[in-house]
Amino acid sequence: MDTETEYPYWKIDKKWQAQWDRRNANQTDIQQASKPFYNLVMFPYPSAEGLHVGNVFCFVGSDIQGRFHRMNGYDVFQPMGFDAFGLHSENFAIKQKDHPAQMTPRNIAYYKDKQLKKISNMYDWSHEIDTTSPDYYRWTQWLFLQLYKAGYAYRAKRSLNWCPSCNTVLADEQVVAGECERCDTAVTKKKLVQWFLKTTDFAQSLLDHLDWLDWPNATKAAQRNWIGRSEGASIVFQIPRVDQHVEVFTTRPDTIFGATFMVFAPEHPLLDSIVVPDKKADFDVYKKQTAQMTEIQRKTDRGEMTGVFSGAYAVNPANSEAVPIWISDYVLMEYGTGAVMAVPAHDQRDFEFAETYGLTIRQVISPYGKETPLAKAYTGEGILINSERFDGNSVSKGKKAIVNWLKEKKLADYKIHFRIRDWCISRQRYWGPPIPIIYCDDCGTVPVPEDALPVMLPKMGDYQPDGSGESPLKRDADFYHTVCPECGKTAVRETDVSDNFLCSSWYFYRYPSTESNDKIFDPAITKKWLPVDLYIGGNEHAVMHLLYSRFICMALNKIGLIDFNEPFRKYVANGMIRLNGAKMSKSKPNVIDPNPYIDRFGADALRTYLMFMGDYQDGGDFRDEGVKAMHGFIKRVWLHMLPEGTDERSALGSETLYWLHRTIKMVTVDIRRFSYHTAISRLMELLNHLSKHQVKNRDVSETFIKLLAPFSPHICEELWERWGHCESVFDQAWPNYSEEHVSRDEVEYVIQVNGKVRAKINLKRNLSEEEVEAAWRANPLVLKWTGDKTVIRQVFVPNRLMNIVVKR
Ligand code: ANZ
Ligand code: ZN
Repeated sequence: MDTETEYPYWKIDKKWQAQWDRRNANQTDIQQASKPFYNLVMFPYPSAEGLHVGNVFCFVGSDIQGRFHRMNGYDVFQPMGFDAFGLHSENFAIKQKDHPAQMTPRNIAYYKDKQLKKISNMYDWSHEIDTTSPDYYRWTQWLFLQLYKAGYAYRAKRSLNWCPSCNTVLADEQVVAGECERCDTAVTKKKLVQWFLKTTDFAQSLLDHLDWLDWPNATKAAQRNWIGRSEGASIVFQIPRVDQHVEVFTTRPDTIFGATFMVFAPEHPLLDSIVVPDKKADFDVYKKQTAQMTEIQRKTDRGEMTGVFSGAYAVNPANSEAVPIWISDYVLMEYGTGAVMAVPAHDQRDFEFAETYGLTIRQVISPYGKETPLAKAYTGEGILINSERFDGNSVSKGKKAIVNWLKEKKLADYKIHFRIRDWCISRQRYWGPPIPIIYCDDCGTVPVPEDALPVMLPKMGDYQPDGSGESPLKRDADFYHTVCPECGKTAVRETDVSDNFLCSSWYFYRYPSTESNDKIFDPAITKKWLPVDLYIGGNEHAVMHLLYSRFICMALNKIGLIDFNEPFRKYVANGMIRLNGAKMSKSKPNVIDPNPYIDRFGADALRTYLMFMGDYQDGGDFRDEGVKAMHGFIKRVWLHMLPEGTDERSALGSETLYWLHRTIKMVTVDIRRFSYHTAISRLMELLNHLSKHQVKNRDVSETFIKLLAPFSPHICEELWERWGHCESVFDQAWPNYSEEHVSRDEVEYVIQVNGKVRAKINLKRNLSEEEVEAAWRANPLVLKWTGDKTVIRQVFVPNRLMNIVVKR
C-alpha cells in the first residue's frame, strides 16, 4: 500500500473543511452564550505576498486555546478580519502600479479562501471585519468624533517625524531607531498642523494598570519604558538680558548648586531673542546643520559634543550666579522643556560638554562628604557639598529640602514628567479613513454631523502623495469643497486621513457587534463579551497597537461607553519563526508560504509541526524535514487509532492506565501554559507506549483523539466519526484524569544536551542510569538534539538530571 491510500490526508482536510462550513461549526451564539470566552488574535493586514508560516504559527497557537476552551465548556468566540488601510498596503500598491482599492479585496480573498481556510482555525466568519469597508470606517470616524467632543482630540502645529519616502508624518511609536517603521527610511522633522489624541491624559493609568495586567513582563517593561515616568522638579531660571525666564525639568534638583551652565536645544523658540548679535551667525549655521540631521545622525554622526555659546547668561536661582547659556543638539526640543540646567559633575553628557568647552565643573555630591577628583560624572549616592546650608543632606533629603525652599520663592515645583507624547494621527496620504472635520471661515472647526457619516474616501485614480505635505485628497475638488453643517456657507474638508492604528485600536469591540447597524457596538453584547479574555500576537506591537488600544479603552470608559478600562485581560506574545537563524518577516525575502506544505503533508502536519518547533513564546527554526517527520507521526496516529482491529473487551493494564492518565494531566497543564511542544511530545510518548504494547482500545483511542484534536483537528474529527460518533469531537468534554493512576513515586528529570535544557521528563524514583537513558532515547524533544550524533558521555545525577554530551 502506498502512503496516500494508507493516510488520505488531503481528502480528510477537504471533507472536514466543507463539513464544518456546512454545519456552521464555528459560529458562536453571541446572544445566548452562557460561558463566553473571547479568544482574539491580532488581525493581519492583507499584503499581496500572502501569509507566511510565521503568521500561521501565531494563528494556530491561538486556535489551540480556542479549541481547548471550547472542549472545557466555554462558548468560544474566535473572529477574524483584515486591517487593510494604511501605509503598507498603499506603498505596496504604488510599487506594483496598482490601486489599493482594487488590490485590497483581492488580497483579502486570497488570505481568506486560499490560506486561512486551509489551516482550519475555528474562525467565525459571520463576524468578519474589513477596516476599509465604509460600514467599518464609519465607526472609526464616529469614534474620532466622540474623542473630539470629549476633548481627547485636538489640532496643533508641531514639528513631527516626517518620512521622506512615505511622504507623511509618523507617530513617535512608528519611528524605530530613527527610521520609518514601514519602509526603513531615516526620518526627518517637519512642522505641520496635525490632529493629536491625548494619550498623555492617561499616562499615569497606563502605567499603573501594568502592575496587575496578566501580560508578559517584556511587554510591560517596553510600555513602562515608553511611558517613561520621571519624578523631579521644574525650576525657573531668569534671563536678565531679555527679561524672560525659562523652566527646566530635572530629576536632580539636589544638584542645583552644581548647575554651572545651561543648555538649550537648537530649535528652542526663545533663542532668537536670547542669542547676542555677535553669536547670531554661528548659531544660525549650527541650527541649520542640526535641522538637516536625522535624530540618529544627531546622536551618532557627530561622535563628539558640539555646540555654540549664545553670549547670554541666566541666573541660577539657588546661588544667584550668572551661568552661560549654551546651545547643543544633545538637548532635545521634544523632551521636558527643551532646555536643561547642566550639572557637569553629575551628568555624563554635561560632563563631556564642559570638558569640550572648558566650562566650570563643580562637585556637589560626594560619598565621602568632600571633593574628590572626577574623571567622569559621579552619578551615585552621597551627601551634598558646596551647597551652602544644604550641605550634609543625603541626595533624597536634599531634593526635598531644595525644592521646598525654591517653591516658597515661587522658583520651583515638584513635577512628574512623562516621556510619552500625544498620539499624532494625521496622515497626509490617501489610503485611510478621512478625518471627519470641516473648516468654515465663520464657524471654525466643525465636526461632521454623525448622521452624515461615513465621510467616504473618494475614488481617486491618481492617489499618490506628492511630497507637498498635503494629502492627495486635497486635489479632489469634489471632496475638498463642501458646505458648513452649521451655517451652510461654503467650507472645506480636512484632507488628512487617520493613522490605520486608529482602525485597529477598537476593532475588537466591533467583532461581536457586527450586526449592529445603528451603533458602534451593542452595549449588552459588549458587557457580555468584553474585555477580551485572551489576546495573542507579536510583541512588536508593544508600544503601538497595544498601547493605543489601552488608551482608547480608557477614553471610552471616561466617555461612558464601556464600564471597564483595560481591553485585554490576558495577553500572550507568540515567539518568532526563524529560517536559518534569521527572523522571518514580510520585509525580508525569507518568508515561507504555508500552502505547499499543506498540499504535500496536510494541514494537520503543518499545524502540529509549527507547535512542536519550540516553546510557543520563543518560536523556533523552521525546517522542511520537521514537517515531514510530523507527517510521519500523524500517519502513525491514524493507523493506530482507527477502530479496526480493536480489542474492546480486554482490561487496561496498570502501566497503560498510568501512561494514559499522566498524559491527560500533562497535556492539560501544558496547553494551559502555552507549552505546546511538550504537550505534543507527551502524546508521542503515549503513542510509543501504545504501539509497543499493542494496546488498541476504544477508551484509550478516544481519549488520545480528544487530546490531539486542538493540534490536528482534521484527522481527529475523522477518527472521531469513524468511532461511530455523529457530533463533533470539539463538542466533547476535555478528558479528565484520575489522580489515583497518576500518583506514583515520581521525580522530574531535567534532560540536558551539551549543558542546555532540552526536556523535562517524569520518571519513577530511583531508576538506574540505564533506565533513564532508555527514557531519553524515547523522547522526541531530546532526540531532536542528539539525533544521529555520537554520545561521548552522560552525566547522571540520580532523581534529578541527565546531561548528555554529544559530539558537535
Ligand atoms: C540636571 C541633572 C543633574 C540631571 C544630574 C541629571 C543628572 P529622565 O530621567 O530621562 O527624565 N534633560 C531634561 N530635559 C532634557 C532634554 N530636553 N534633552 C536632554 N536632556 C534633558 O531625564 C531627566 C534629566 O534629563 C534631567 O535632569 C535633565 O538633566 C535631562 F546630576 O537635570 B538633569
Ligand atoms: Zn460655518
